[in-house]
Amino acid sequence: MTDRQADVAIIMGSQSDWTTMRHAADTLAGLGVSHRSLIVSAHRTPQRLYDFARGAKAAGYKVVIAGAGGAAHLPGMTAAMTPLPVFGVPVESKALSGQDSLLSIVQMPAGIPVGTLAIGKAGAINAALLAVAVLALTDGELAGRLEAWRAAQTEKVALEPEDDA
Ligand code: RP5
Repeated sequence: MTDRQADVAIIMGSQSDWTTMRHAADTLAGLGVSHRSLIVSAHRTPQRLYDFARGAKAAGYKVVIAGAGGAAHLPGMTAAMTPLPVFGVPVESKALSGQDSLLSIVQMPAGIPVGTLAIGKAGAINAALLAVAVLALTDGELAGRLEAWRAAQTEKVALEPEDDA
């Protein structure tokens, strides 16, 4: 599963996380960044997690985006087993609206960082944009695409609000 295929790995704890994590995939696709999405559960598929994290760098990935909800150990465990930068996305949980996910991911002990984003869709999109920013440090064309993406976003913001927008 860690054959060379993409610059960014998007991993998630469950199929149910895809509704959120697909926004990271869509954002990367929109900026022309190669990525692969995988279900890797820290709790249900621990061997898959181990194999993925240990092999991620050798497989050619440069950044990992990890989304999980509830007792969300996936980003932290992944970060513990790979030198690659790991961005964590707290998926909104039913019981606690993602606050459990957020606190599980953000409170890493010193020494093993996870760059933690906002809960839900915004976090997934921003994780992708951060991954792009990292890749753009060594890819001038990608840096240009990211700059254009941000300029287009700015262009879309009206100066004055409309009643029925
Ligand atoms: C976590 O448990 C997953 O990341 C998911 O957000 C949550 C619920 O998983 P399912 O019960 O929907 O598979 O491991």
